[in-house]
Amino acid sequence: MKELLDLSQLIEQGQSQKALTLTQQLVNSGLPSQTILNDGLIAGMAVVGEKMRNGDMYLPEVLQSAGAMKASLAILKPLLALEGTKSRGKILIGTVKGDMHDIGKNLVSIMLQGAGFEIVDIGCNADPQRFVSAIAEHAPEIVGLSAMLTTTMLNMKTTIDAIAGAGLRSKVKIIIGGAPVSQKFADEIGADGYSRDAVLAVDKVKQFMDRTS
Ligand code: B12
Repeated sequence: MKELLDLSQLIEQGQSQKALTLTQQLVNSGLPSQTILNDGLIAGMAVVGEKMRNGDMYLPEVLQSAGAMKASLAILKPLLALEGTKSRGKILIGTVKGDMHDIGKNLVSIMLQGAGFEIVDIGCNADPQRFVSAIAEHAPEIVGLSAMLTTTMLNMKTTIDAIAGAGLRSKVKIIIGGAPVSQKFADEIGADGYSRDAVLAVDKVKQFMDRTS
């Protein structure tokens, strides 16, 4: 359907307003929101992911696409819930204590949402206890920790230790990300995985879910 292809291209180009208008038009025309999500928004974001991976698209453009996707997704979200769309899994994500950087975390969240996962975002500067109580409340399958400072990356370990201390460690897989962290660091602090960007984060989370299902 031409309009769905148009929508995916508007997402790719980061044209929020036009994408929003077209999404609303498609909803009004009676097209199932799941089709609009899959063949419009996710299709567009998949191209963005591919281009980002190949170095054909850079951060400012990626953020624009992410913004366009987020805006259109807001229209579809309540409809998807009504249609009983099954989420691929629940992911709780936050930036650890002392750290106010949230752009990367937000991008990871949007990409995961775009791939069909339900996101519980507890924001930035989230202390270990906040993670623990949010895990107890929302029962996610996966927890994502973000840190951008060499000082705050140490709080990832404190957070994992607190999750373990609360007896919740075996209930979740933990994935970490952020500029100063690495696979080696993830291994050292007892995380289950690491991903260097939002595209690879989606791949990693899908692998986790395949293993747990
Ligand atoms: C924007 C920015 C800020 C903004 C943040 C705004 C916001 N709302 O996020 C502001 C101005 C607030 C800020 C403040 C500070 N900043 Co600052 N900031 C940056 C900057 C320029 C860009 C970060 C960014 O958004 N990148 C874009 C995103 C998309 O990339 P990303 O965050 O890396 O995320 C990707 C991956 O890391 C990964 N990822 C991220 N999180 C997660 C989570 C999971 C689960 C997974 C799987 C993957 C994943 O996927 C993301 C998408 O692909 C960086 C420099 C840089 N180039 O990184 C410095 C930088 C991170 N900041 C730095 C510093 C020092 C500070 C301050 C201490 C400055 C000061 N003296 O006040 C304060 C600290 C405030 C605090 N307590 O947090 C240093 C850190 C140095 C260090 N090694 O510790 C950097 C590296 C700049 C530098 N070269 O000195 N900063």
